[in-house]
Amino acid sequence: MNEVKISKFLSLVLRHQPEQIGLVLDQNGWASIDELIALANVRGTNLSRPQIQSIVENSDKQRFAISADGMKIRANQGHSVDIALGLAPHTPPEQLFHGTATRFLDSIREIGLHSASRQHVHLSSDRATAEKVGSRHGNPVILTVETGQMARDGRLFYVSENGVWLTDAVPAQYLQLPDTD
Ligand code: HQG
Repeated sequence: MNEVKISKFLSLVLRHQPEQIGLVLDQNGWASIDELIALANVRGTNLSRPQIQSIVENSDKQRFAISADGMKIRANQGHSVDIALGLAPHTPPEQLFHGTATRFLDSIREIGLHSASRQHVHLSSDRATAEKVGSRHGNPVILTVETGQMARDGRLFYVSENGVWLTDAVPAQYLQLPDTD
């Protein structure tokens, strides 16, 4: 299996459906690497420790982390399963960006950004990343989020190990949206 396929497989079982292969994540999202390899191999997904190591090290977005003792692996963000990443709140910059698709704008204007199936709304500190994230869903549009004001209003922000800003939800009043008519 090539690295992209393995990376997608790891995203599936470490973020969304560990039960597909009978894997158990602990409360902080960690899985035993030996168990992951054994369970995947039983189901015909051939994985090896060096392959996993290489993906963790080379993944363009640093999606995964290996524990300090080398025994466990977890996804750095993007979970739909209910785990606690154990991240400490961080004060965000004055503004961050969210990339979405134009077809979502009407709904976002009404109810703001929600986390959909994931645990958090994902925000980035640069427009280029936001544009890439948005284009996964269609015609991309970049929204500016008044994160400084949100923080002053008591909302919490976290930064994942791979530098993605996370928050529970963004009410519409904190969004700069393009005009539509
Ligand atoms: C949209 C990737 C309608 C939201 C990326 C987004 C990211 C609404 C979609 C990470 C809405 C959810 C996350 C509302 C939000 N009405 N649509 N009220 N509120 N939405 O995939 O942010 O490659 O769950 O704008 O790089 O696109 O997986 O979130 O378009 O960091 O590592 O609902 O996934 O990382 O889509 O992407 P997603 P996202 P990975």
